[in-house]
Amino acid sequence: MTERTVMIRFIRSATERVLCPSRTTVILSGLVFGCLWLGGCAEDSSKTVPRPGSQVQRGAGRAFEKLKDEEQRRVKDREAKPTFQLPRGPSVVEGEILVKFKDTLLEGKSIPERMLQLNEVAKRLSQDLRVRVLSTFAMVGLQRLICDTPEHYRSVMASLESNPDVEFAEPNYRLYAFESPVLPNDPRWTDDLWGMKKIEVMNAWVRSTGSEAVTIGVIDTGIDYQHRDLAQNMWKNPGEKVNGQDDDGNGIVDDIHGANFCNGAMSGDPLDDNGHGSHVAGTVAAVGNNHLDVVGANWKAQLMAVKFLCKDGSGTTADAIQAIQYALSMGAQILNNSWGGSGFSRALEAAIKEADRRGVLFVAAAGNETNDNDKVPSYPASYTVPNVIAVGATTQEDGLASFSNWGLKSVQIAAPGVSILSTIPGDRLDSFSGTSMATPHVTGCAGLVKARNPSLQGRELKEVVLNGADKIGSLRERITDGRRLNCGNSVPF
Ligand SMILES: [Ca+2]
Ligand SMILES: [Ca+2]
Ligand SMILES: [Ca+2]
Repeated sequence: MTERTVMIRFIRSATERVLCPSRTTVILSGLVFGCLWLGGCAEDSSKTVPRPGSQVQRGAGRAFEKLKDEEQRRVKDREAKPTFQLPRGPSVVEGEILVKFKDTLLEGKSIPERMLQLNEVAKRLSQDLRVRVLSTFAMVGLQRLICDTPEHYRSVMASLESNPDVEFAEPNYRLYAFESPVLPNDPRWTDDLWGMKKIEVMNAWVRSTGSEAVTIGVIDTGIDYQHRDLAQNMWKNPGEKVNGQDDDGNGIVDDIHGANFCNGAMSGDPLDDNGHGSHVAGTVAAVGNNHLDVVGANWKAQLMAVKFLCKDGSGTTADAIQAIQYALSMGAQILNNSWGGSGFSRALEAAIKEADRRGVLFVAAAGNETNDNDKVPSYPASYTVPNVIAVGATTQEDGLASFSNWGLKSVQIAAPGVSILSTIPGDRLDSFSGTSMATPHVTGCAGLVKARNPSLQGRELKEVVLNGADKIGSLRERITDGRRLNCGNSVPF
């Protein structure tokens, strides 16, 4: 069957804001084969649940007052969060063991004698067990061993523990400096960016605040590349100059910051005429620590503006494919896709498979229809290509947002997506809700992981981001493993 491209538009009531088409009606001529939505701006009806307070019983008398103070201090201590948290569970150096020998073996000996004795033991061990000695701590009576292969670790451990000369054997645990989280000076950080704090991105910033070597394609309504909090992080096509010519020969004239494919256009100007794409871009990488506006998950990055959604927030499958192809050919490593529709297109799937082949991560919004995507798929989020991450939206209380699609199998992670403050055209900021707003939190986090470890490719980035996620009880029946993004936990040391 030939793929057909169907043009879809939103119909908005007159009172609705241009930026927020929350109710959509689809006009179709003929059969529906594909419809692409712009996934932001859903209404969230979930109520704010007050957090358990720190109420202290009241009473009279000095003794009680003192007691009250102490109680308050205790409550305060309980609520105080450490400035830096270790990764969950101890992490170890693979295959390494620290073994302590019994004092009876070494007692009464000088340090050089102990050294000789330990070397002798080591020689025996390396013959009997498949280990090598990395170092000897004569004073403490310890040796640091490494197994020939990690698979021998358990059997070596067991042999050591049953050795009569051995007092104990244990892994070589990793230790970390108790660093303070890195906090930016952007004015809206302190009170307004709850999503960034929820994903503990400040713990990730200790390891990386992003890199100009990471190029992130925002496939959307374009980006206001002149926005004061985005301009510095815009991708710059190294082969193109503003001169009315196609200097790099890619078929598009003056594509400096990206390109525009809306309605079959092939223009070098991806300026955002809707707002959605600029908002998404700001969550990925609004300039950090510049005393201005907000901060993205990445303080710095290269944002490639790839526009295929037109001013009204709609686009076609063919234009989406053109946009993906452009982003891949121009070197984007991660693609943010805060859009979708219900039609399965083999053509679009082929473009995403090509992204996978090139090691590019494809992050996609799960959709805002309160659907179970396991039953009613939403594309591109529901393509089962290994480089795709489908993202649902959560509230400040870590519940699934009322509008968010879910899918125990088909939605792999959730991220903050209600009342998210970010950049919109004209040097402005605004708060939007939607899985469109959750998706760039995940994309941004993948950008930090890539900045920290540039060798990681699409599928590997996906694995690292998913592995660091928090498991949230309320998402257990909705999202694979109940995962909610925890970027501080994902970005590697
Ligand atoms: Ca060009
Ligand atoms: Ca040019
Ligand atoms: Ca800023």
